[in-house]
Formats: sequence, C-alpha cells, structure tokens
Amino acid sequence: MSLVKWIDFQSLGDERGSLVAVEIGMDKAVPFDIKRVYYIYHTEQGVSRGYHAHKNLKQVAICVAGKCRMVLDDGANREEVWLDCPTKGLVIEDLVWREMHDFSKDCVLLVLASEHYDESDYIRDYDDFLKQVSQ
Ligand code: T46
Repeated sequence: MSLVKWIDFQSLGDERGSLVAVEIGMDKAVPFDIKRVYYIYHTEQGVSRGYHAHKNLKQVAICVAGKCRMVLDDGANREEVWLDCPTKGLVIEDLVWREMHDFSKDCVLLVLASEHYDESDYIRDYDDFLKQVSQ
C-alpha cells in the first residue's frame, strides 16, 4: 500500500483569485481534529529538514506557495513526492520517517497537526525508528 495519501481541497476561486477553506467536522476532509497549525517558510536554499518520525502524530502538509520534495519512509518502503499545489494535502501518519528537500525560495509549507507540540514524541534517530517499526 502506498505511503502517499492526498487530500484534494476544493478551490473556491472566482475571477479575483483562489481560496481554500479547511473546516473541521464539516466534510471531514482532514481525518483528525486539528490541535496545532504551523508553517515553514524562508528555508535557506540547499537546506533539508525533517529527518524524524513521530510516535503519535498525524499531520496534513499543504504547500501553499512554491514547492518542496517530501520523502516518506515506513521502514520498509520509501516514497517521495513533490508538494507544489495549494489544493493538495499530503497525509503523514505516525511512525513514518519524513524528510523535506529542495525547498524553493518562495516555499510556504503549512502543516495541520493532530496533537500539540511535544518534543518527546519525536524519533530523531533512524536506527531507533527502524527498531520501533519492527516491534
Ligand atoms: C514535521 C515536519 C513536517 C515548536 O516549538 N513547535 C512546533 O509546533 C514545531 C513544529 C516546532 N517547534 C520548534 C522545535 C524546533 O526548535 O521549532 C524548531 C524547528 O522544528 P523542527 O526542527 O522539528 O522542524 P522540521 O522542519 O525539521 O520538522 C517540522 C515538524 O517539527 C515535524 O513535526 O513533521 O516539520
């Protein structure tokens, strides 16, 4: 089964431009209650981010401007996708190693998260991650 799951958000555009609304509990497009929203921007050229997994955190990543390449790895399979469309959300489940590469200068990556920030939820060592997914 592919690690790559997309949510297609409806674009409510008109002649003035485009708008996407993410509402909780309406169409249930996002498969969890959102407890936190953060965004990554002004990433220096050539810098990669991520290199971790989460024990208990589901997220949806939407590239609202520019683009970046996301690598997802569940310990058995590794897949990569470009995030480059404000109407497409990438669902990232828990216990998935993620890396973000090749950020464009104008990239703004918006992330919807199912839990509050908790540093103890991070698995930052790839060998630890492999141990945890093989348990
Ligand atoms: C993820 C990928 C896609 C906070 O204080 N609160 C927060 O909610 C977040 C997300 C981060 N931080 C602090 C922790 C670090 O001092 O912000 C700093 C940068 O975080 P980090 O190095 O974890 O950033 P990324 O880009 O490597 O990873 C982030 C998320 O942390 C992570 O959950 O899945 O984006």
